[in-house]
Amino acid sequence: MRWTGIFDFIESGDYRFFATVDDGIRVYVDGWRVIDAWHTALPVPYEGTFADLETGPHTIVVEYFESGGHAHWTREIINFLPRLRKKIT
Ligand SMILES: [Ca+2]
Repeated sequence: MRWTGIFDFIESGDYRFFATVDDGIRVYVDGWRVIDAWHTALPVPYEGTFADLETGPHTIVVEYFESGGHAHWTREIINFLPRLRKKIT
């Protein structure tokens, strides 16, 4: 499965992307891969960073696969310079 979204980032800075998934996930920001965990797994937290993200719209792509058993995922984006917390919905 693949989701694409354009998100308007109101503050520039370094962003950290979190995902806890069963099974596999990849996350891209403007075509740059920030999380690459394309394998089966129990729910495991992953994170990736994107430095110096500028304000304005950015394209975030999430690829996900489920290979059996439970399916699980949560995700979150945190800008760790200003305390901005933005959730993907
Ligand atoms: Ca599974």
